[in-house]
Amino acid sequence: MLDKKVLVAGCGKSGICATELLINKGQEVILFDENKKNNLTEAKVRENLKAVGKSDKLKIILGQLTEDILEQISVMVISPGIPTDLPFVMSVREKHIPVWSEIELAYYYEKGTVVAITGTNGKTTTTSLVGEIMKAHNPKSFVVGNIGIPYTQQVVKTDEDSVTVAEVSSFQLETIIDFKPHVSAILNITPDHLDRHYTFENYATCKADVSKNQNNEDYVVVNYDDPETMKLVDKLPGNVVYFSRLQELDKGVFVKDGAIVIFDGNFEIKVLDLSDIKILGNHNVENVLAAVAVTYYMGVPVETIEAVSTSFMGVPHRIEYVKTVNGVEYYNDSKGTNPDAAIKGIQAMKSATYLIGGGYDKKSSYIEWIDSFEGKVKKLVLLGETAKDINDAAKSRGFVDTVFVESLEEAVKYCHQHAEDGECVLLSPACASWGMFDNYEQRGDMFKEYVNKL
Ligand code: UMA
Repeated sequence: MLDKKVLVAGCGKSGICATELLINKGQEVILFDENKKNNLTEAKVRENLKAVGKSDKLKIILGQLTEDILEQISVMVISPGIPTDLPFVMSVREKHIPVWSEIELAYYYEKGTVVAITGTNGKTTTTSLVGEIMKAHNPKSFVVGNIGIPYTQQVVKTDEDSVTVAEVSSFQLETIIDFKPHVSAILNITPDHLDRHYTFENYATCKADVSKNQNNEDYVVVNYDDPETMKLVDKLPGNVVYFSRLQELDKGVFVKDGAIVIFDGNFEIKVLDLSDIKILGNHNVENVLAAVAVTYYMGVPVETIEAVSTSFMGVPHRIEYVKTVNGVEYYNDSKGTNPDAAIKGIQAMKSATYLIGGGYDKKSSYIEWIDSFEGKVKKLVLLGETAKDINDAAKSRGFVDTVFVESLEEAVKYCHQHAEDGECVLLSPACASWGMFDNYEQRGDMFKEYVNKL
């Protein structure tokens, strides 16, 4: 398949790791980046590539791709952040050159078993928990993907006994070809990334594609309580395993008498008491249910699932407690990058809250987020590209306690000056960080830095 050169598009984490993998496999690579925002130089890219940066098998193109390149390549590996309808991607497709997701490239070299978790929200928490449970059962388990560790960086470590647990986004699933997890999960689907996928249907189809190469020996774990996910069930070729927080099922993983149980249609096994879960909120009960289902069908003993799930403390940037200053609790929910995730953030707060929101414009609707405030938000502190749109949405729902700030640092200072003993400050922006920050991790780290300086 890879008989000619491989064009790798994007010089972020994915493109760098894909290039390293390919060159280490003896492949010739053309690494390309439009370089519209990052001011990359060839020297900088070679430096990022460490050992393979000096390889004579590598050519780097920054700016524009020329037609002659297309004659030299067998495949283009695309980074998740690059929209698939850009002119250069279209011209590759017109030449009938396959376009592979970075996870497809990694899968080409995969030797073990794969678990893949997708959904609009809860992916990172569920993937982390599944990763912890799998590692307790099989030390040769790796956690990769959208969580921040490119799959191409880890795949060389796989063997026939290993398990790769991948968090996969719609951006990554859009260009898979053969990628086939043994167990997959679709946690929930609510509108997100509509600037990229244009319609909700396109976005949901990308999510459903996590199961498209599965067969009757594979499993796809699905949220019974989520109507949009349930609409996809008939299109999923894997064996569907349901989980539910709200209903006792004929078969599946669900909550019964305050505990998570697995029922296979004949026998019921109690896994753990809900009161033993350390991570806050109903959405986290759903994440644990999904993780129980995934790992049970991966053959992990229930005792291991219970022990790890009940000691799991969650992931950074997701409703993460930072510090109490003058009786005010500060929480970092920088991972609240869409309204639905941010609703979970505000729901988890226990007292009057100064909420910091706004950021990159993904063309989301903010109405449901505003409605979820339910009298709990004392002030909505707005920043970024979407500040005005959010303010308009708030006004339209009768919420007028808003204030505009220029930067995250100013937002933290404003909250520090105004929040009173017993109140909370929550960074949960309902928007991506791009434009002001490189990613949500950087935004969350900056928030924590400003809070820790107070
Ligand atoms: N680029 C172009 N043209 C474009 C867009 C980007 O040339 O039109 C170039 C940029 O100049 C840049 C490079 O592509 O040099 C960036 O590639 P990228 O955006 O794919 O970023 P990576 O660093 O490779 O990170 C990606 C994921 N980023 C996105 O999906 C936007 C990371 O997910 C992921 O952790 C990483 O791969 C490892 O797998 C982040 C994310 O925001 C966390 N994901 C979205 C989400 O969770 O909502 C889907």
